[in-house]
Formats: sequence, structure tokens, C-alpha cells
Amino acid sequence: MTEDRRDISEDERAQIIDGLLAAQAQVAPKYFYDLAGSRLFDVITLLDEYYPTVTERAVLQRYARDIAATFTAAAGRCALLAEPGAGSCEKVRFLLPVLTPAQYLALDVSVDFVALALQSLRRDFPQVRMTAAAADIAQVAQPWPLPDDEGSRLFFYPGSSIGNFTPDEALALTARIHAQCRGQGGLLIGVDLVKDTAVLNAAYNDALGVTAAFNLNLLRHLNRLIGSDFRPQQWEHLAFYDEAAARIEMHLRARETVTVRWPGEDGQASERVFAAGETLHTENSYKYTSEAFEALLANAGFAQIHRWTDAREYFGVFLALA
Ligand code: AVJ
Repeated sequence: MTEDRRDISEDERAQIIDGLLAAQAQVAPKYFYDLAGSRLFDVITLLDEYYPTVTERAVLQRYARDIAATFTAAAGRCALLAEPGAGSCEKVRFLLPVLTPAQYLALDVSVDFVALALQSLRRDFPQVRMTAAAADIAQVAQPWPLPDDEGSRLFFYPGSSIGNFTPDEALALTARIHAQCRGQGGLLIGVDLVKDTAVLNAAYNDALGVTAAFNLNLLRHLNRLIGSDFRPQQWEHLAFYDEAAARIEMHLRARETVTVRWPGEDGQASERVFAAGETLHTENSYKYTSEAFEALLANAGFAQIHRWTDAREYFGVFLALA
């Protein structure tokens, strides 16, 4: 792929600018993922310090058969396997051979990227009908583009992407998924678990500085999206675990006084001054205890919850049945 431009709507532009002007400046973590950002995230998943991806993969690989059998026993044959934020569609490869759904639907903000991934997935699993559709599941007002299928649905949400939502938002999202199960089927979701603070801090402060580059790359993406003039060298990566909130916070901290400008419309602010040390909050990554996440799923309406983890209990894979 040579192009990584995604035009944003007036709404999204206004949201970004509101965030830059807020007392605690902030930007939504979805803007990490331009082409360079997606590549940098792929490198993060290969780092020694970043345990979530390898750990989840190991759990899925080891227990896929068990997970599929548990689902099928409760819900019958899977008619639709739907994956929000499917991206490269790599993790679903563990499920497809054992779950054998009639249909696989990959949802993502970037359909082009997913459509490409589906090409090779189709070759490996020709018996499954596969479609890609555009959806930003963070937009609560937008309906998901689900087919008018019948039978049981399994929603697959791996990668602990749920950690980017606040616990209240996570509850609303899983309740919405529960409703979309229509009383049968379920949700298979990967969640990063609370653990030793040093392990968590290391995962977001890697020795090679890849996470720092990933964080800083956001500024270049913003420059392209809204025409701002952020200079990455004026900012530094900051990531820390807040035990009370059970979340990693990522920020970009101004190394000096920084004035950021962007083309404004009449009467609207078109710059923000950051004092030295002031930050732009770029991400929250919530961690859960198994008990807390099971309680959240139960509150979302799910009747039965199963859990698989690694030996260190670093990462949880939860199957919540409607
Ligand atoms: C893709 C949201 C699961 O929170 O660990 C990795 C993103 N940020 N390193 C995470 C991320 C910094 C990641 N998620």
C-alpha cells in the first residue's frame, strides 16, 4: 500500500480540534493507526516487553478447539462470526477451522486494509463466506452493518482493544453486542489483566523506543488530517500505570513551550499553546481482574461466562454466552 490517507468528516475534524483545545488536551487513540502507525504497532507486538499479543495468541492457539466446542454446545452451529476492528484478520485463523462458521464478517474503520487481508483468508478457508464492511464501533450512534442472517452469532473482539474504552463505555459496548446476539450466540473477547506494575510499565516503555515512536507518529498523522504543524521533536513519550484507575495512560509531553497552529474557520480557535511539561493525552489502556471483567459481562446481560488464560494469568480470553 502506498497511500495511507483517510479523509475525515467535518465532525471528526471538529472532535479532534475540541480535544486539542480541552483543558487536558486529548486525542482519540484511533488516530494512531495510519499506515506507519499500524506498522509500528505490528513491531510493538514483536517486542520482548509487550506480552499481550503473544500471550493471547498462545491462549487462542491452545484452546481454540475447547472454545469452539463450548460455543457450539450452548449455541449450535455458528451462522455468523463477526470481528470488529479485524485489521489483518490474523487471529481469526485459529477459530475458523474449529468453529466453521457459515459466514465471517470483518468490520474495520479501514475497509481497504481488511479487504486485502480477506483475499488470502478466502484462499485458506474457501468454505466460509467472507465479507468486509466499514464500521467504527466507537461511534455509538452508528448501527453496525450486520447481515440479515439467522442463527447464532459469535462476536470476536480480541487484542484487548476493549481497554481503550472506559469501563462505562466498555459496558455499553458489550451490552450492545449482547443485544445483537438476539438471545443466542455470544462474545469471545481478549482482555489484558491487572498484573505487576513493573511489567505493565515496561510493556509501554520498551527499550527500543518503538512505543515512543508509535505515540509520536500520531502528531504526523494529525498534521495530515487537520493541517496542523506539530513538530515531533518538541514532544516526548510518557506512559505510566495508574493503579487506582487500573489503566495505562499514554501522553505526549511538551519539552518546551509549544504553539500548535491549524487552519481555522472564521471565529474558531486555530492554535493551542502548550506550556513546557503540559501533555496531550493520547491513550488509556484499561486492565481488568478476571473477576471485574466477568462482572462487567454479566452486567452487560450475558448469562454464562467461560475464561481461558495463560499460566501467568497475564491475559484473559472470555467467552460470554448470551
Ligand atoms: C491495541 C489498544 C490493545 O493498549 O496495549 C500498545 C495499543 N498502545 N502500545 C494496548 C498500544 C501502546 C494496545 N491496544
